[in-house]
Amino acid sequence: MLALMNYIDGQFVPAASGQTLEDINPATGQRIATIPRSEHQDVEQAAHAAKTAQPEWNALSLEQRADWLDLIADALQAKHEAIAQAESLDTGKPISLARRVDASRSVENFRFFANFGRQQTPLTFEMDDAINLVHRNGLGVVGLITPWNLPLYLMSWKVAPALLMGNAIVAKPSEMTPLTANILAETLHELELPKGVFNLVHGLGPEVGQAILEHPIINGISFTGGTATGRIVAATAAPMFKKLSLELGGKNATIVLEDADLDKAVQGAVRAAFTNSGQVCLCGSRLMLHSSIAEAFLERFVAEVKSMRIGDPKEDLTQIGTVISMEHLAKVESYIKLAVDEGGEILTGGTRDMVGQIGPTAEGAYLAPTVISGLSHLSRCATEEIFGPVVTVHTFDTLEEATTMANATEYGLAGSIWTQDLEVGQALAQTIDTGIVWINTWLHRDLRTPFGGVKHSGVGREGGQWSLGFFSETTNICVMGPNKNDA
Ligand code: TXE
Repeated sequence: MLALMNYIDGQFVPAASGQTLEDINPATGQRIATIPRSEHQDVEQAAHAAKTAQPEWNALSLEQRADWLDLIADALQAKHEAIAQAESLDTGKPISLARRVDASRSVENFRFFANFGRQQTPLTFEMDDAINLVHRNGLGVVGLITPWNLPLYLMSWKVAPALLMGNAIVAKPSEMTPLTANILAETLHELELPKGVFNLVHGLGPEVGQAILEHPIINGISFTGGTATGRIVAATAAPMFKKLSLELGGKNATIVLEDADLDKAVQGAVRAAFTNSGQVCLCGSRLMLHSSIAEAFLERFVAEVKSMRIGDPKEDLTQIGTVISMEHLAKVESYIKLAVDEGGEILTGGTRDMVGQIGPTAEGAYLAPTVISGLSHLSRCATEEIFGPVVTVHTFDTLEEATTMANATEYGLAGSIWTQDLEVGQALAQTIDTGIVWINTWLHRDLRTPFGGVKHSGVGREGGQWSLGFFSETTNICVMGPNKNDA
């Protein structure tokens, strides 16, 4: 069993208290590793190391820091398979998904921000008699707090732009999925990234996470996680005037219009609903069908869901592994029970019947992909974030009705619309209160575009310029001289 350490000031160290927590494989219930149960003292050390290291890091040119990101991308690429294996072990996600999405995207995040950094040009505003020079400096020390669903993918999404813009980092991965953050720390250590620029502290949210939020040296927080935790993050950090980026939950609609290409829409809706067992904040967990095609669509959709291969995450052919933990499974199952109590009909799934039959063991947090119809779009199952392999189905007759239904939740992160009429699709997209809408596709990401949600799905945007903006302090120097062109 692995005994993971914190990474502080260029050294792997245990928690100051000496205490540890266990990391469990959700597919077997077995212990994989212990992690330090860090607290205030550990954050104190990490924050001071970061503060000491930051000026020198910030003094490098953007090009030099971009070169660092490329080195990191190369080194992670060389560990692609190890990262995928670790992510699958920690999360219970299928190894094929961990390879295709988690490991690949983690490399891509560093590569993208390296290239994007090099493309930046100085921002100036000329006046008749002066010139304004806009400078972007690192914020200083930033706290990065990430969840368990896409562990290294989401951590690298923050670490890469934070490093690029000259910040030093105190990062905390989810206590449930610490393995790949440790691989990242090992990689940075091997590359001899200047000590203190990247610090990693493991442990529980209300302990070490809260200490990061409260630490006065840490002046920016980028958080991805649940909306309830996001509220705590905002309440703690806002009165300290920390810069905040919150990427929170979603309850996204997949809207299928009557003219949609049904084959493509079915494939897209299945992917949107069940990728990573529905544990992606962008997942389409509400399926909204035009009543004229609802029956035909559902027949194909349910058949497709039934054919998905549930099984051991280690197997190459597995499409659905486990959810993150037995506790989370109990939460998801409680929503399925609620759906039945509220008069819903389970069209497929809702059970753990496959356990013991096709490889998965009873100790694993397996749940069949579940499709529920017959619920009001205002029911709890259709408005609260379940974050599991569960989709509810609703029908509408007019576009106005589709909009009303899609907007009937406190979340507003993403959604997809399936139609052959792109004008209608785009007009409908603009009526939906979300940060991102895909038309005839889902999770088709261009890393230059703004990513983030409205309503209770978050505050701020990350991606491309938005990440560079968040992870920097923008200042303006207005120069008036004998010859403004000398400036
Ligand atoms: O997430 P948490 P949880 C949703 C999903 C899920 C629910 C709860 O609906 O069922 O959130 O999941 C750290 N101060 N999403 O409880 O707690 C925590 O240690 C500072 C959506 O697992 O939000 C972890 O590192 N940090 C989401 C991180 O916050 C704290 C992905 C996220 O965990 C903290 C995950 C505190 N007081 C869950 N308390 C998405 N948007 O993708 C916890 N943390």
